[in-house]
Amino acid sequence: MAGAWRCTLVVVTLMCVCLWGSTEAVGGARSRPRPQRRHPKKPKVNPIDVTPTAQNINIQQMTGIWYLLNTASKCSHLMNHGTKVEPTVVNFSLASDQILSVSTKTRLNHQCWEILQHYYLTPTPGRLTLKGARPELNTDIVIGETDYNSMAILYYQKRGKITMKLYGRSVDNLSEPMLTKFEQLTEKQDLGLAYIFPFPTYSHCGEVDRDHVINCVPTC
Ligand SMILES: *[C@@H]1O[C@H](CO)[C@@H](O)[C@H](O)[C@H]1NC(C)=O
Ligand SMILES: CC(=O)N[C@H]1CO[C@H](CO)[C@@H](O)[C@@H]1O
Repeated sequence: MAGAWRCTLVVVTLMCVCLWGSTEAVGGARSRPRPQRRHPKKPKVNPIDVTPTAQNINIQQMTGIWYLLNTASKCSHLMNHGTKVEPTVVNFSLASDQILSVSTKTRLNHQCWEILQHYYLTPTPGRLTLKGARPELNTDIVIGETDYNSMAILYYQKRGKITMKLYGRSVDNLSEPMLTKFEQLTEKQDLGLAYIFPFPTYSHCGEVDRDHVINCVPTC
């Protein structure tokens, strides 16, 4: 995840694109005007199917600190740089009854960055939306499974591609059964072992300089 961001804050856009090397075309493709279609085709994307494990999520209990322990993804950035993932810690807090505010701290080029995002709650408990520049760039997020005090498995779906993340309340929470569970669930999404990237469980960022606080969306 650490590598896969697309940043929107103008001031830092250049820096971000450099640092986080978007896998999508950031420059040319966006500025070139596209011919307007009158009936744009909706992309055929099936909502994430986590039915067998779906639980009635209490979002309030999800708040607080979570350490990213594992990511499963076919995202090209991870595939290319998966061995260089950086320690990543998130802080969920409820900004309103509609918005889960998400702060992600991670390191790049030996510096700590804090990335701020809003996940919008949907009428379905445990399902949230991270808005993209256009609706088809939205990320659908599902809290698939959690016990609130040790682990959480989240699904992120953007443009039909699924990324799964295993978080722990502490870096010591990663138990063998939990890992097995995660691997079973990733396999169901066609994300085998080759697509699972463990994250470092040490050297997480603490305080972050104010000028290192940015707004980004993940590219996958
Ligand atoms: C998490 O975010 C909340 C809300 O912004 C803040 O009050 C809290 O101090 C944060 N926790 C940590 C450990 O940074
Ligand atoms: C199940 C379990 O061991 N949960 C622990 C995970 O880590 C947090 C933070 O250290 C503990 O509070 C939990 O009890």
